[in-house]
Formats: sequence, structure tokens, C-alpha cells
Amino acid sequence: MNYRELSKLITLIETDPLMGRENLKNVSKKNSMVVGITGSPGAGKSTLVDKLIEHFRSNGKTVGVIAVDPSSPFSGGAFLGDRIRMKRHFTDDGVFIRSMASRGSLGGVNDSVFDVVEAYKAYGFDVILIETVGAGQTEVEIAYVAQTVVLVLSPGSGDEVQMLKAGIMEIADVFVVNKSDQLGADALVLSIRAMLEISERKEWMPPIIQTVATMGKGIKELAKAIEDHHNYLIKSGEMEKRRIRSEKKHAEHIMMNKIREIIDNSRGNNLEEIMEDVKKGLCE
Ligand SMILES: Nc1nc2c(ncn2[C@@H]2O[C@H](COP(=O)(O)OP(=O)(O)OP(=O)(O)O)[C@@H](O)[C@H]2O)c(=O)[nH]1
Ligand SMILES: [Mg+2]
Repeated sequence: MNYRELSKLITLIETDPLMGRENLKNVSKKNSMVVGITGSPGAGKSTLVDKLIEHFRSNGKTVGVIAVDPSSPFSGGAFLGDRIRMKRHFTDDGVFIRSMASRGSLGGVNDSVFDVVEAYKAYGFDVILIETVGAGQTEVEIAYVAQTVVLVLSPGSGDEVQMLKAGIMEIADVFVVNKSDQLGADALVLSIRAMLEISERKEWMPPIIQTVATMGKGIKELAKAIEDHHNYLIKSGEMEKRRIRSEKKHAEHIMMNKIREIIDNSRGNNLEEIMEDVKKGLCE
């Protein structure tokens, strides 16, 4: 498969998921490292992704990026921003970047992300980075797609409370305090640490990495934290558990979409008739 074919396959996945999945069946796939980079709008996710690409490339690894464009009103310009920030990698053969809308019908992560990750694995990328905005409840879904979730926070944004509420803090495997050149970074580290101390984590204690993404500071440390977590997942057997959890979520997405489609197209005009259509439709 070359990049053009990969591009086509992704478009197929987005327009006709059934066919897309059919194309991915029985194709050998790489055991890629799948990393979710999430965090509030403007925290510096794209800048970090850009620097991580550079880091992994310099170690000879190929990198596939999925930038999930937020449909949130605060970050309307993000799409263009992402493009510009990562553009310098567009001419690199070992890097593939694809943006996709976050218009997932179930909210949060677009359903197609699951299949696009499979397409990336089939292509054989060593590392897959998925950037999503993690501002709301539904974004915790990234934890089902990625093996390692990196939560990016920045000082002064006051997002921590919001994220705590949404349960995003709990899904983070690695914390990043980006914009550490700005006032309040140390305080933010302390408050994350305090939060972690009272949480019920056992085997893996998420590290807190301070970065200045714009200057490339802390990137090596971040990459190491991601790799450490990856190794932990393998050694502890947690990787296999996460794989199964992800497959279940994927199946849930597929079935929910199918049910929704059947209901939308149902000609039934009462609950029983509609339910009958659902039952029939699911058996087809
Ligand atoms: N001072 C400072 N600015 C930074 C740092 N990292 C990123 N920025 C700036 O913060 C702004 C947002 O950066 P992005 O990388 O686009 O952030 P993002 O999280 O991807 O944003 P969205 O995709 O819109 O949610 C840009 O103007 C960056 O130059 C940092 O470490 N320090
Ligand atoms: Mg971005």
C-alpha cells in the first residue's frame, strides 16, 4: 500500500464503513504504538504532535497522525492551525497526516477513527498519534482507541476542574503541563500531583511531564514516558485487556449506528412496529 492507496482507503472508511472494513479484513497489521493526545483547546496539542513527529522520525520510526478536528465553537480555526503547524512534515515519506471531523454520531471520537487506526496499522506505521480535543464528557472515548492517553494541560486555563468533572483526568496515562514557560506551571504540576495522590491508581502512576512545545523542551522526556507506558502495558498484560476493551467499543459503535439507521428508515408508526423492524434489520 502506498500513501495514495491509504488515502483512498480512509475516504472509503469515511463514506462506506462496511466496505472499508471489508478491505481491511485479513490484511496483516503492525503492532503500532497508538497514542492519544488530548486536552483543552489551545493547550498546545498540535505543537506537541509536531515535535513528537520530529522526535520519532529522528529515531527512524514512521508516524501516522490523525487530527480530529474539533467541531467545538471555541476552536473553529484549529483545522488550519494544525495544518500549518505540521506542514513541514508533509514532504516526509515516513509521515502521514490526516484530519477528520469529530462529527461522530455518538459524540466524542468519530466512529471512523477506530477503522482509520486499523488502516494505519495495515500500512505499518510504528507510531500512530491521534489528536483530539478533550474538553467534554464524550471525549473520554479516546481511551478506547488509544493505548496510551496523554493529557495536555496548560497553566492559567482553569480547565482542570472541568476535566476532573468530565472524568478525563482518570483516563490520562501521562500528564503534560505544556507552556511551562508561563506563570502558574509549577502550581499546575502541584495540583495534578495532589489529585493523583488521592486517586486509586495502583500499578501505573502517571508521570507529569513539563514541556515548552514551541521550543521543543521536554519532548524527549515525553516520548520516553509514552514508551515507558507502552512497555508497562505489555509487561503487565494490560495491553491485551485494552485491546479487547477497544474491540468491544468498536463493535458497540458499529451496532449502535446500524440500529440508528434502521430506526431512521423504519416505516413503523408505533413502538412495536419500529422494534420489529430493528429485530428484522439486525438479522439481515
Ligand atoms: N508560550 C507557549 N506557547 C505555546 C506553547 N505550546 C504551544 N503554544 C502556542 O499555543 C497556541 C496553541 O497551540 P496549538 O498547538 O495549536 O494548540 P492545540 O491544543 O492543538 O489547539 P486546538 O487544536 O485548537 O485545540 C499556539 O499559538 C502555539 O504557538 C508553549 O509551550 N509555550
Ligand atoms: Mg490542534
